[in-house]
Amino acid sequence: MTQITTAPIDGQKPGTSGLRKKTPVFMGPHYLENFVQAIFDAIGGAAGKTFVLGGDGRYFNDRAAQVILRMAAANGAARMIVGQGALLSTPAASHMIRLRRTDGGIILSASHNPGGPDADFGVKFNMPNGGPAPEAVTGAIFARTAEIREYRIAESQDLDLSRPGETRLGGMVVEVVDPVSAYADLMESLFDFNAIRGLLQAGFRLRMDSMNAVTGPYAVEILERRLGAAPGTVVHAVPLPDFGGMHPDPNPTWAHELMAEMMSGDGPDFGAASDGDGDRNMILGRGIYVAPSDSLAVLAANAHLAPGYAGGLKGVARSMPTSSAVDLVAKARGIECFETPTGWKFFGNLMDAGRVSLCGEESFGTGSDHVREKDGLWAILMWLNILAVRRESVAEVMQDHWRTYGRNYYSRHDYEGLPSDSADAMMAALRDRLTALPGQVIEGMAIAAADEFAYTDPVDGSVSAGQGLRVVFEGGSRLVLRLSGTGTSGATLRLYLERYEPAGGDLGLDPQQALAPLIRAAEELAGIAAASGKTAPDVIT
Ligand code: VG1
Ligand code: CO
Repeated sequence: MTQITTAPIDGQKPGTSGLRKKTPVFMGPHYLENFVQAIFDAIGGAAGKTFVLGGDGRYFNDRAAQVILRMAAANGAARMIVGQGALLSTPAASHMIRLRRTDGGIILSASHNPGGPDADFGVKFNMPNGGPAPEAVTGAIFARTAEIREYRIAESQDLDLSRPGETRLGGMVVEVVDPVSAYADLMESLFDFNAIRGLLQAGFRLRMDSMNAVTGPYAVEILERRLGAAPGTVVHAVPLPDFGGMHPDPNPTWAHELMAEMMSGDGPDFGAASDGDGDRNMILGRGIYVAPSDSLAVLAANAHLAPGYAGGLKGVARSMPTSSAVDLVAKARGIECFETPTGWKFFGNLMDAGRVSLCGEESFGTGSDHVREKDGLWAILMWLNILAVRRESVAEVMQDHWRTYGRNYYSRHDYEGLPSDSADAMMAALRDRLTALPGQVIEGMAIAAADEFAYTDPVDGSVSAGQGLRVVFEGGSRLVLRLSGTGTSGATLRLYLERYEPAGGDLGLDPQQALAPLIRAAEELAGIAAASGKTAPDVIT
């Protein structure tokens, strides 16, 4: 065991989902080591504890895993449960943490950010409940990075993580496990695999794009082996260190190959994609894209069709910028609906307290209390289970939903790579104007309310302030602006737009058209073009 003298490194502050930096930064001297030691220190040490370790397979995943194992051993951990090849999807890691009743886990991923020597890397700590560390813990980790003077690491050769089994590293057991099977079993316990098999046998065609990221092996096992989808249903199924150059963010822009196939006219009946670490999902039908906020609402309205949810939902929760489509379902069902800040860490308390069973975010994240992370394949299987029972197309399910609840036209516009100074200044200027906005009329729409979202956790009373600027118009349309907490260079502005159209109204508009007055209002209010130097967003979802 070696004590290494180190010094604090600036900027090791976890964001929306762990610490994300450019890969070369993470590979720099002491960078990973300082952060990992800070995690162990912040949770009261690693001695005698058991942790789960795995990642999405991106560049440096394998090296980082070896370093973390040596550090865990030197810090006195009793056991590390490692996904074979140091792979674990984020939801599978969450499940493993819970299943084995461990003290938490370290997940190596920058999620939907690109991977490679010049792209992004990330490290996240999850709690014994399987969920991302809450702000109190990430705050303690960050505080520790600012005062760290030494870290502990064992001297050892690399461990062979390529085969399941147990080895020792000093006094610590290293247990290499199949990353897929326990997770696949969990899925099989929640959904009616027989019904889905029947749907596929009846000629229903499926396409899954794993984007060369971690869900490949999971999707092949579940969709092709256990459910009998045709071999080759899963494309880009092998996790690659640079995701084969793909940007593993499942949205219409980055999953454009899948989009093209699904919109081609004679495409498959159902298409889906997931992100780098497997917690996001995009759902498509033939000729139709399902907006993530709508997907959450449809899942809430139909969850009882899946065996794992047959008893109904305890309640639902969504992040604040997510559309209120799910609120309408909750209201109709008489169940509670919570509005939380962006990031899955805010759902954990609600799930642990038994208040909600289904959660979602507009950013292609949906999940339930089966784990404490969002879960891409779970959402895909839930959709397939619903379609297998209803025997309707995705488009028919969406039409029916809108005719029942009305349609929340929704879009997110991302402006990427802005100079941080101008993005901060733009947000500050709008923040200063918020109190004066109610009563003003913009683009013919009267402003009813404007504020900066702050959240008081109903379970533990903790307060999270500064969670996005919102401007709400008479009739319920709204704009939300916030800066991303997952980027690694400059600032990304996210503009969220929502307009509600009641069930009897025009339900078939193009969302960008339906939202055009709101898009103009956002420009008038915030001056995005001037602050960003861009005349159009980089990504529209
Ligand atoms: C983004 C999304 C947020 C999501 C987070 C982590 O955060 O907006 O909804 O929870 O990514 O997802 P931000 O701060 O960049 O808006 V993942 O799949 O990247 O772990
Ligand atoms: Co992700």
